[in-house]
Amino acid sequence: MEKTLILLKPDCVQKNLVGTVIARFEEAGFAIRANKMIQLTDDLLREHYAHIAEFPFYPDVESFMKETPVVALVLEADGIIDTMREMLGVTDCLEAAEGTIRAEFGSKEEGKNKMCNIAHASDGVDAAAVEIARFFSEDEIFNY
Ligand code: FUP
Repeated sequence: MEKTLILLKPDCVQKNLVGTVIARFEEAGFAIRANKMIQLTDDLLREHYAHIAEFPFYPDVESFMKETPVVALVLEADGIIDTMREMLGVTDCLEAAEGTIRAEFGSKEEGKNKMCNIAHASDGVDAAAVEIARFFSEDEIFNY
C-alpha cells in the first residue's frame, strides 16, 4: 500500500469544493488516514515549495497559499501516487485532461491557471514520506 499527501488549496476551500473533492477520493476507494485544516506559514511554504522558491512566480504562490487555511490529508491505496496525479491532471488547469479534478474545478483565468489548481499531491514515494512527516505527526495518522 502507498500513501500520498494531499493539500486542498485555498481556491478549493473558497469555492466550497472540499467535500466534493474528498468525495471523489472516497469514490476512488482511497482510505483517509489523516485529515486536518491548517494555516500555512511562509516557513512551511518555503520548505514545501523549495523546488520553485527561486522562480519569479513564487511570491504569488506564497500569498495564494496563505489566503485561507488548507485541508491536509493523508490518503492510502495501492499505487495511489500515480492514480492521484492522473485524477488531478497536470499543473496547468487549461491543459489538464477532460474529467480530471483540475480541468473541472481549477482556474481557467490567465495568470491563475497554473496556481489555482485545487490540490497538491505528492509526486513520488520519497516525496510523499517527507511531505507526510512535514504536515502530520505519527499520532495523527490512523492506520486502522
Ligand atoms: P504540481 O506538482 O502539479 O503541484 O506542480 P509543481 O510542483 O510543478 O508546482 C508547484 C506550484 O507552483 C503549483 F502549485 C503551481 C505553481 N506554479 C505556478 O504558479 N506557475 C508555474 O508556472 C508553475 C507552477
